[in-house]
Amino acid sequence: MRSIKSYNVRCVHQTHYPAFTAVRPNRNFARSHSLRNAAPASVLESDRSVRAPPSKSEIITGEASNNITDYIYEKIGVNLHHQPNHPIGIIKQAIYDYFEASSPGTFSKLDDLYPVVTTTANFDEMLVPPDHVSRSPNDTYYVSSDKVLRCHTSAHQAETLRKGLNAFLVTGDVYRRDSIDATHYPVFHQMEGVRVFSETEWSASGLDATEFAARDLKATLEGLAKHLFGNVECRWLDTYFPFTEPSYELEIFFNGKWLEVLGCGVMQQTILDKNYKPGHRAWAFGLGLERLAMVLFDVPDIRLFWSGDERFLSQFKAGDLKARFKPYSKFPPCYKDMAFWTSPEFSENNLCELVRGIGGDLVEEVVLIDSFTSPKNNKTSNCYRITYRSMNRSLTDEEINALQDKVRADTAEKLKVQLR
Ligand code: FA5
Ligand code: MG
Repeated sequence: MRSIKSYNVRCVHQTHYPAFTAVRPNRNFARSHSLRNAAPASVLESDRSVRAPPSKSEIITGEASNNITDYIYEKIGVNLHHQPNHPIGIIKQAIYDYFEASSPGTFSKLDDLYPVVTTTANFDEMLVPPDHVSRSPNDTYYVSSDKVLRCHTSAHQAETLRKGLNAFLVTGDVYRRDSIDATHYPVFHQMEGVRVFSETEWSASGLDATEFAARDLKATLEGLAKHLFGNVECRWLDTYFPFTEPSYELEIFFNGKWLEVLGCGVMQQTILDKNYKPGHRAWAFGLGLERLAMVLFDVPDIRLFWSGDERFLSQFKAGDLKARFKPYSKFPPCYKDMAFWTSPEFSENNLCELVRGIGGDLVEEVVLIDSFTSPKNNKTSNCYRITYRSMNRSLTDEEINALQDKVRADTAEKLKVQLR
């Protein structure tokens, strides 16, 4: 496979597991409505959709398919990417600046599209197969059977192409039931980028259309990595998305591990033909703003972005890409293990959702530490370790024990497992 190296971003190329095939779950505690932005403003005039956050009854509908918790509802409308001095707002602006400098006036910017979208936009128009795991209510938040909280900004690709835009950046909050750890959160922010090329562009290069688009894509994203991070160690992995071919992921070496920061590829031609016009080729990417901000600002835990703590927020300022987060405190973690025989109702995402609903952002990590299946009755026993830790205070034993007791009771009752 091709390996494109440019600037001083060091990239190796290797094959990897599929992405967007196994979307991972997530969750945490409730957030005050005071954090919400009253009137989001779009950058693109025609898309100015100044719209108040949805009311609770629009989101928690009581329909059978609805699986949205209060905790998630409270996050809608917070829009961290609209806050210019917040790391998520700063990184968004830094990416805008890069695209403006490298292709002046080319990319339209949309950042206030409504997060409730149809399953058609979120899945069908992106060619996500009917049986794809990301459609499962285990992975996606359903408002009703045909509406979801978007699980990626790709939900806006087709409609934006239909508006006739040939180069755009769409930023927004996205929602996923996912696992719980320092780099996964049930609500996060993505930026989608799309660029459409016409035949004159690739024929002048002497490359075929796909090769031309793939090279331009990788050069563009490597340039972005260099703009944001300077000399950072990164690598390209081949992967799979239903909506691109070929497809890649970019990982950056951060805190001793490879961290996936974006997915991208050459747009499936059907999407372009149906929603734009024939005779073109395009690339697309979707990047995780929290992940990039973690690397750039040295933020060790994704929960910090939501903390609202002045000791966190005061360390960042619009336009300052040099800030490095200085931890203001380190409080001890508290570990609680819970073992049980699983049930049909059990899934890791369901467990994480339940734990997040009870412990909120005090939950740092939920990890499977032991699993075995008894040869006698074919039953599976799992042991999960839950790490509790506050970002801003010490926790008492009583407090943690009370949370853990509730977690145990609810896990037994709602997920119908047998505690051991
Ligand atoms: C997607 O969401 C694709 N829509 C991206 C894409 C767009 C590919 C256009 C091709 C063309 P994926 O599920 O891998 O892909 O998520 C993209 C990025 O979102 C990840 O690389 C990561 O940076 C971020 N991300 C995913 N899950 C979480 C999470 N739970 N918390 C924080 N960031 C996350
Ligand atoms: Mg991925």
